[in-house]
Amino acid sequence: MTRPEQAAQNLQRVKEKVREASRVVVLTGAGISAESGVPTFRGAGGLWRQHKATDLATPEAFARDPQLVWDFYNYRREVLAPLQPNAAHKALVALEAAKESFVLLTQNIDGLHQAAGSENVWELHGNIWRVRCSRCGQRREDRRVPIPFPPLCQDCGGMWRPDVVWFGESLDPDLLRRAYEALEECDVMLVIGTSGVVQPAASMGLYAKENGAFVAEINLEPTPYSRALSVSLQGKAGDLVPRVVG
Ligand code: BJW
Ligand code: ZN
Repeated sequence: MTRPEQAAQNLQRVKEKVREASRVVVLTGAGISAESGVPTFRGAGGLWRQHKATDLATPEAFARDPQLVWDFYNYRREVLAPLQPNAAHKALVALEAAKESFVLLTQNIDGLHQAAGSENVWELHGNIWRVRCSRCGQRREDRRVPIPFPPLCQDCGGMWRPDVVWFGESLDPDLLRRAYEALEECDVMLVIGTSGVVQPAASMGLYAKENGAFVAEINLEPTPYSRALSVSLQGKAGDLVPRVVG
C-alpha cells in the first residue's frame, strides 16, 4: 500500500470507530487553536521579547518579576481577544451532541472550545480570562485588555495572577481524578494538536489505550506517543477533525 492509501485507510478506520463509540474523550492542545491564530508553545510563535513562553509560565518567573509575567499575559490576552473558533473546534461541538457521553479535556487556556459551543469542557491548565489572588486564592473572571499593573486584590491586597497552571504547579486533583475516570471508561479517545511533552496530560492517551480505548492522534507532526497509540493521523486539525467526526 502506498503512503497516501495507508493514510486514507487510517482516516476511515478512525471515522468508523468514532461513529460506533458511545463514550468519547477528546484531549486538545495548542495545535487545535493554531488555525485560529493562537501561537503554539513549542512552534514558531513560542517566543516573546526573546523569552521562551515556557520560561515565563512558572511560579519562579512570577515571584522574580511579576511585571514581566503580567506584560506577557497582557500581550497574549491582546492576541487572543479577537480570535474565533475554527472548523476543528466546531466539529467537536457536533460530536458532543451525537454522543451519550462526551468529555473534552483541554490544555488550552484560550476559551475557544466554549466560544464554539462545547459544553462539557474540562480545562486542565486553567483559563487566561480568569485571575486568582496569589494570597487569598479567590478567583474571578477578568476580560480587561490590558489589566493595569499591579493588579491588587481588594480584599487582602495580594497580587492577582492569571488563573492558569504553571510548570511545577499541580493540576486540580479533583479534576484530574475525574479525568482519569473518564479515560478509563471511554471507548474512543482523540488526542488533537498536542506535542506530548507536558505531563500529566501527555500520557493520558496511553492511559486510555491501556484501559481498553481506541486512541487516535491528530497532529501536524509525529509525537513521542504516535507509535504507541492506535492510529496517528498527520495533518491539520481544521482539515482532519471535521472529516473524522463528520
Ligand atoms: C497542529 C497544528 C494544526 C500545530 N493541526 N496540529 C513527569 C515527568 C517529567 C516531568 C514532569 C512529570 N510530571 C510533571 C512534570 C513537570 C512538568 C512537565 O511535564 N515538564 C515537561 C516539560 C518535562 N509538568 C508540570 O509541572 C505540571 N504539573 C504537575 O505535574 O504537577 C505535579 C508535579 C510537579 C513537578 C514535578 C512533578 C510533578 C503542570 C504543567 C502546566 C503546563 N502549563 C502550560 C502553561 C499554561 C498557561 C499558559 O498558557 O500560559 O500549559 S505550559 C504549555 O504547555 C501550556 C500547554 O497547555 C502545555 C502543552 O503544550 P501543547 O498544547 O502540547 O502545545 P505545543 O506547542 O507544545 O504543541 C503544539 C502541537 O500542535 C505540536 O505537536 C504541533 O505539531 C501541533 N500542531 N499546528 C494539528 N494546525
Ligand atoms: Zn486576595
